[in-house]
Amino acid sequence: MTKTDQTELPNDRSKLIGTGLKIGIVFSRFNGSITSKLLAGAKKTLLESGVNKQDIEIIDVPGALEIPYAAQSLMKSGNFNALVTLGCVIRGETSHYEIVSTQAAEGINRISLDNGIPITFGVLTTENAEQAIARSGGDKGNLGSEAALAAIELALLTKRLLPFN
Ligand code: INI
Repeated sequence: MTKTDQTELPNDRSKLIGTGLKIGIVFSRFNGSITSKLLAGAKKTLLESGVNKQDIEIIDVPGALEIPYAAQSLMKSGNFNALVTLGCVIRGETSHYEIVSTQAAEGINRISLDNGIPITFGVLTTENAEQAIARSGGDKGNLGSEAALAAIELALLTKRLLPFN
């Protein structure tokens, strides 16, 4: 599949009804001018998909490295159908870009698979600030919105495939 094919895959929001789902959001304050836009996009998408405002819990952490721990704590509460993680790691701003981005991704994925709860990855990992701006509500979309939509989709999938969970 080419890159063009992937971006043209149907992403029909009208089929994703999130009413009744409980969604936790963990977002990092590092690069806050970007992550606040990811958060706004995620909240807008959840509400537009029918998730009730009172069923959305938002937790903030200092940086992307803290996201997995906070997500795990939220998950252990047992109150959520899915979690959305939001952050921004910019290569130009850190010498330990690889550590922060890799550990955040690895940690998030591990706790999701280990615990059987969908956790979606709205953590931007970019070469520079321009790329991050473009992907947080600019001309390349909003990764926060995409992560929110993916969380609804996976939560509905889990309900369908594992109804007695
Ligand atoms: N955290 C980020 O979310 N993005 C970054 O780009 C970043 N940089 O540049 O270092 C970053 N570092 C902080 C890290 O996530 C932790 O908060 C910190 O190491 C304290 O544990």
